[in-house]
Amino acid sequence: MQPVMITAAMVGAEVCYEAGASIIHIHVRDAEGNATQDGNLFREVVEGIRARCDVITQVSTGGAIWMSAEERLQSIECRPDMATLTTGTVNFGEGVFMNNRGLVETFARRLREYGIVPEIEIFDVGMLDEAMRLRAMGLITDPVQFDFVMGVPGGLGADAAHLVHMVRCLPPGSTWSVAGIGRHQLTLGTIALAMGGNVRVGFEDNIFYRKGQLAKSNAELVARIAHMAQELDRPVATPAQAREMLRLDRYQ
Ligand code: KMH
Ligand code: ZN
Repeated sequence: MQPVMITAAMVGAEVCYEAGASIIHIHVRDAEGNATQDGNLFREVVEGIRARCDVITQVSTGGAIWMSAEERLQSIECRPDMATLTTGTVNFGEGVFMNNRGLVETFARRLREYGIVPEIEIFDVGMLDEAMRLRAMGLITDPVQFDFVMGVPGGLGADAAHLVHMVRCLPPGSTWSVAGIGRHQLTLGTIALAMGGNVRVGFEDNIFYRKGQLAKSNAELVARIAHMAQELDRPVATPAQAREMLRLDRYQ
């Protein structure tokens, strides 16, 4: 059975590594607790993680919905292993997560130029077609890593049928994970495990362990999905195995 890569979308890093995460998806906050794309803070976090463990560092270029494109791109200046790339615009609750074609191409070019492997964030099915266009243009290279973010109000519904359809559309050799929002995190994560995919968990997407019970930590959510994986005979990938599966050495 293919090892499962577990991504932790969280705040800290080390405890999730010990619980089985091989990728850390990173957002940062300023001293007041506000979301920011401050490049210095990202550098501090990425360097801090690297000093402690070999987990894959993946910074967000999505930032928050009110941020400008240039502001969002500051996160890649610290040269992380990976960065996210959302390939289209989507309603995001009452707001709009704006990613027009010009922005998406600029982001993809910049990541390519820096030798940073993207994870394509799919918040709606049309974003998959747009990713294929970028691939055809040579702006993203195989093997492509996709993350299906399912259950954002206004975006792609948390429906297993959508997932099956999207996985069937992927180019051969692609890797993929599922980030289920809220109560969908556990169910979609388990479906992804059974389908041979990978899973993202953490407070960015869900803060509950079960209905009415807050999770104690990100590590608790990572440990639960790692346990589910083992029950389904999916070994949990080490960061070294995940680096190989994602071909993170492709630009060296
Ligand atoms: N905060 C969302 C608007 C990413 O990290 O690239 C976008 C997001 C995706 O979280
Ligand atoms: Zn994110």
